[in-house]
Amino acid sequence: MNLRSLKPYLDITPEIRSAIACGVPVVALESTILSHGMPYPENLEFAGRVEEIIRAEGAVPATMAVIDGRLKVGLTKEELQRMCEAKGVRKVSRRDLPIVVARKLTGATTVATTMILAEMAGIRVFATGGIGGVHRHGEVTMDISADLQELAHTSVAVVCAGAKMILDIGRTLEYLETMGVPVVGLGTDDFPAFYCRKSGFGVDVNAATPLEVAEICKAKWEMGLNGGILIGNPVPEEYAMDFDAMSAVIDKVLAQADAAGVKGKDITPFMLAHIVEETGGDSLKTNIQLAFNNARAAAKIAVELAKL
Ligand code: PSU
Ligand code: MN
Repeated sequence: MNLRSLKPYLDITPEIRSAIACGVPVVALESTILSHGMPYPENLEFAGRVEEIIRAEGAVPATMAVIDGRLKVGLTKEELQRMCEAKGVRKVSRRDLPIVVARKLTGATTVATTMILAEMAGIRVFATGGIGGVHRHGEVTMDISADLQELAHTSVAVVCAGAKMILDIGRTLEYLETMGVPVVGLGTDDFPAFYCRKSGFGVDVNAATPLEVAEICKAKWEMGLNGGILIGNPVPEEYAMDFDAMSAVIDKVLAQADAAGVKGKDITPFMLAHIVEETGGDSLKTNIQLAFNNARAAAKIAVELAKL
């Protein structure tokens, strides 16, 4: 696919278009974290701040969404507002993309869809909060996020704070191994567990610096090994939550989701909202801080990659 044939679908802001053309580092951002992952108006403040953090590192932010059927790479203030208010905003993963485009609907991009738009636009680095994965009992329900397949095929480096314990982290990592996705720890041997710095599961390599991450990305893609790279960046110590306490909260909220009959793509947003409630807002603070931390790391990786 080239940009010309995507023209009927894709809108890239002039700033991002010229950054990509001139080799200025660009960092992709998703919008489901805004519309379905955080309450309003905290999400709007977060969205502005995260873009500032990326700019402070010398990179250009590119928040993705689908607006009235157009694929958007970079959003205006009004469009960001619309994503954050989330009225009539769908959660759009790979399978939903042709439907919202054909019907000219509005939706927020998940990790999977943000990777798709990033690759279309020529953006290599993406910062998020947590990825989707194999859900607990996924071996029975087959509820496995499309994010994992996207990591298998789409050549974007995704910086995350690991995966939430609402998922089966062990099986999520097994799946990524099968799909050939390198899992890199940024200064850690342990794959992080979103609110907590450690999951008890190892990464494939501990990269000490953003430069080392960029070198792994370069080697993978220059050899023609298509597909993503997952970077686990632990939440800063001062914002990390206690593993045992969070495990108990998550077990409780999973039981609530079960009792309410919540299924499929609604599980993650339900869990996130109820975890915020159960922790008296502490989990939201941690969520915001870990996403800032990922934006900073992603921008540094994008800067190094641009130099290599
Ligand atoms: N994890 C979070 N916050 C989020 C999500 C995951 O901590 O907002 C969102 C991301 O957009 C991710 C999506 O791509 O949920 C995964 O949803 P599903 O499991 O339905 O694929
Ligand atoms: Mn699912």
